[in-house]
Amino acid sequence: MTGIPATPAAEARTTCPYCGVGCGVLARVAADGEVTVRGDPDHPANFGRLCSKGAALGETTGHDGRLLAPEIGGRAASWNAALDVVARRFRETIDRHGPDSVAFYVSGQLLTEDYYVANKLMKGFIGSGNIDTNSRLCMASSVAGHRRAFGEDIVPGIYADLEEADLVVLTGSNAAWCHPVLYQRLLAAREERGTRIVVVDPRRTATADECDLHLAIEPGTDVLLFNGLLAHIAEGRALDRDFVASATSGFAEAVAAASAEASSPADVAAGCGLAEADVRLFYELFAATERSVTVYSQGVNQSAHGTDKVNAIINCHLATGRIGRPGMGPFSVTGQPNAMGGREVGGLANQLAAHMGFEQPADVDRVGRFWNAAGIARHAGLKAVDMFRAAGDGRVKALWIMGTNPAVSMPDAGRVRAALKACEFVVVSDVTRTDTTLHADVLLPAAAWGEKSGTVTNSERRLSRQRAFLQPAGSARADWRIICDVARRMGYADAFAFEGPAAIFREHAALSAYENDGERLFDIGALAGLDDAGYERFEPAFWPQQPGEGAGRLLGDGRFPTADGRARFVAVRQEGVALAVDGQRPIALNTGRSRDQWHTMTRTGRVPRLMANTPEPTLEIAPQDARREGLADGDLAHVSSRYGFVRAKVSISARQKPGSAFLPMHWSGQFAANAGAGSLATPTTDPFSGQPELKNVPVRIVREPVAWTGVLMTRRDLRPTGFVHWSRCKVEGGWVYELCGTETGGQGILLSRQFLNGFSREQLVEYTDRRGLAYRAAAVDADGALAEALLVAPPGQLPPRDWLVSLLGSRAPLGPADRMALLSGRSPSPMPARGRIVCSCFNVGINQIAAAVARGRHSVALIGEDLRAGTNCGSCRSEISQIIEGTRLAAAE
Ligand SMILES: Nc1nc2c(c(=O)[nH]1)N[C@H]1C(S)=C(S)[C@@H](COP(=O)(O)OP(=O)(O)OC[C@H]3O[C@@H](n4cnc5c(=O)[nH]c(N)nc54)[C@H](O)[C@@H]3O)O[C@H]1N2
Ligand SMILES: Nc1nc2c(c(=O)[nH]1)N[C@H]1C(S)=C(S)[C@@H](COP(=O)(O)OP(=O)(O)OC[C@H]3O[C@@H](n4cnc5c(=O)[nH]c(N)nc54)[C@H](O)[C@@H]3O)O[C@H]1N2
Ligand code: SF4
Ligand SMILES: [Mo]
Repeated sequence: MTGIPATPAAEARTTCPYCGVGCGVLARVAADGEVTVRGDPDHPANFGRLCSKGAALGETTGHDGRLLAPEIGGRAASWNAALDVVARRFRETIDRHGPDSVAFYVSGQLLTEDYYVANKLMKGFIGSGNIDTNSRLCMASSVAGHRRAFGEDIVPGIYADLEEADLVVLTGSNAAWCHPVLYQRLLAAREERGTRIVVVDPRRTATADECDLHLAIEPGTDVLLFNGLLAHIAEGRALDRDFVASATSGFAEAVAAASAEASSPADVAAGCGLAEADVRLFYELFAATERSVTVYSQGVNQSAHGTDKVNAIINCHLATGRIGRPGMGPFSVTGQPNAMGGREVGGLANQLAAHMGFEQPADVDRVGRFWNAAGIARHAGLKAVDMFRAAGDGRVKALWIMGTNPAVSMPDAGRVRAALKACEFVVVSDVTRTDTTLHADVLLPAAAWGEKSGTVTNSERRLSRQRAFLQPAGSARADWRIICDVARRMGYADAFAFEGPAAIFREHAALSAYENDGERLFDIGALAGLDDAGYERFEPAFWPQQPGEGAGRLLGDGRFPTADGRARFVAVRQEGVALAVDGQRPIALNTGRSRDQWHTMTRTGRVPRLMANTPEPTLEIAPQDARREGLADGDLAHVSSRYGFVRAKVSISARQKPGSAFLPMHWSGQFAANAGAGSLATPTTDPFSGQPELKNVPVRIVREPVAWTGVLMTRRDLRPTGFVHWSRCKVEGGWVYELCGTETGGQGILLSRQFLNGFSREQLVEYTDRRGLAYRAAAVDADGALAEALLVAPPGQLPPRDWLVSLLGSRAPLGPADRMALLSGRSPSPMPARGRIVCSCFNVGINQIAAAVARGRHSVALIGEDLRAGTNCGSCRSEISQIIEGTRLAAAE
């Protein structure tokens, strides 16, 4: 992939734009524009490591698929024209219908500086609270839980705590795939100190593969599990009576609520669907291990009672006094690269800025004075789910979406798409075309990673720089600049006169310290004086940052940022939280992440080696449930909830708890016909945080009858229409499309007319069987290299394709023997078939690993020695052990 270097030669020090671990990346642009990356050995988040996604960043910087110019109503326009229209329409709408008739929906992937000005414009100058962020779908329950317990949204711990703990409980976190570098740090520490790892997750995940105890709880029963733990602690020696007495309030009420429903491990085991012995073991381990960290993520947050789950966990840490000390604490890990930065600038509709809120009039007044914004919003705005409802029913008439793809990622996504259609004026800032940009009245091309500069804050509250090392694609511009340009045109020139991100950062830092005598722990006032050169050189640093401080851990001194300085226990109950499955929709659908994909795949979906591990959307289902529905591996499933339906291929897996199924969240209309998990998800939200339940929706799963299947290999970037199901996968040199349908007979020829058109007779070879059930065709370009191939057959009868796919990548003219062999799908010269890629760092396939096992290489380490697989980021290690296991079992049979 190529890009144009901003400044040639030197290696740029920047930060990975994917997960909240916030790894440092060194990026280099070669003279021919090729970008290569490596982990920054000096960055304190990763010390040189990168996961598969980070390691493939260089392959995402090409201009393929990028938005290069603004568009108004689908037509290319100048920046001036586009910015004028946006400013004018927002201004007119506000004048006519008031400030609450407009809204921004932004993202934890914006840089702090982008986020700060977006929030300042909406809350300070437009005067509405209507700015919310995709972090509502991600961190809102943790924020609400922290505020209930600590009085401020504080993550007390740091990454080193995972290395210094003796017990790490991962609850609702698949860190092996989602926070891979942090997880590898934990595994490395375990080698040294024998850390125990407990995983609480209904699925057997890659994370669960490595643990000492896996508690496969019934979905949604975490409160009961942790209430039981609190009751257990309250009765035993782990209770820190001094800490509870001196530093907390509400202990008795919380314990009473917990004991009422979880008085014994037997009660908990029954309610959570666990073995009593396992529950006891967990409780005893926790009670006996002072250095305990509870890491939690979306299995906790994305729940209709996520805030209660968060407080159930924090209660146990407060009862044991294990908070903010080395190797101890509750640890909510952030998902997006700048989820934490978004919390600092107050990007959620119910926050203000710099950890201030709307509850205290003094806060609103203070921020208003600092911004010199007399018209500042005085009340919270619409939270994401409500915001899109309001866009749908006409209350919100102008909506600006930045750096997020709600048409795919919001729950009840069908309704969100309808709302985008209904809304009078929709602006979208993105780097590429997405399902959301389809609805944009004005489309603004944003500068992407590598082209923009600013700061991000990772899960451990560490600020790091992202630095530009490429020229923006086309006329793309940095988000902060686009926002400031619109603000100026709306009449707020003085408040948005920033010349660059450094100036915005200084103001953000100054606000955090403004009239802050220590009551707000988020204080980076020491950085308010950074000059441009200092900002350019800025080294990763924790907040708070007051002169002489910046040590990392917080809340370890027993004082909390509440009015009385005490932490609060919160009495929470599992009771009454029912699983809503019924006879009509008997399966609880869980959704989440795959190892190598990032969200809606707008960047990772264009990297062949990241597509190779999970090339198509698959629904994982337990063997018992599959049997009941008559589903076999590779079948097409029709999955329906109250809100919509999707189709995906079936993958039967004993890792799935009976009664539940798992669908990755990643596939959008850009990559498949209809496989978006958001279409199924419920818009039910947590009452405290407004975060939607994305981990549990009742669905019905049935087999979709299919008469033929096809595979199209092409250099072209197509979106097929008219198929029951299709999905596509990026490969070197083009795309591979999986197609299927219900028509019987003759389909191949029809498809061939649709796809392999424009080739002469000399370029095309084809074969069809007499009954018209099987069809194969291939076309070569003017140089005689494979340009397109189509294979159609009844389900399960497609010929092999690996060789054809490799020809698409090689672009080499074919010799006569190769041309003869095209329709067989088999290379005339023997070609080792790698099979599905397992290790995406070194492109090692399942067949190569199986062959090594057959040679007697029976451990992950030996496989690594032979093939290098698993030796870089480590994310595929658990899959390699499964393959070893499977191959040995098969050999033994
Ligand atoms: N590869 C990859 N990594 C990513 C991302 C990505 O898109 N791809 N996205 C990033 C972002 S923004 C985020 S927020 C994080 C998310 O990181 P994680 O939260 O680790 O990822 P998820 O897969 O969403 O969900 C975690 C687990 O919660 C489990 N779960 C479901 N229901 C329950 C329940 O009731 N109780 C418990 N205890 N567990 C349950 C699921 O089975 C799942 O394994 O990942 C970040 N990292
Ligand atoms: N069913 C289900 N749904 C979920 C989840 C789940 O677990 N299950 N998880 C939820 C969570 S935790 C999250 S965080 C969300 C994520 O959901 P989204 O935020 O919708 O997903 P992304 O694909 O990351 O969208 C980011 C968009 O920003 C664009 N972009 C990239 N760089 C830039 C830039 O510099 N500037 C601008 N303006 N745009 C840029 C990308 O092309 C992309 O379109 O999904 C949520 N939805
Ligand atoms: S763990 Fe991977 S995705 Fe996350 S920041 Fe590090 S390299 Fe990026
Ligand atoms: Mo997230």
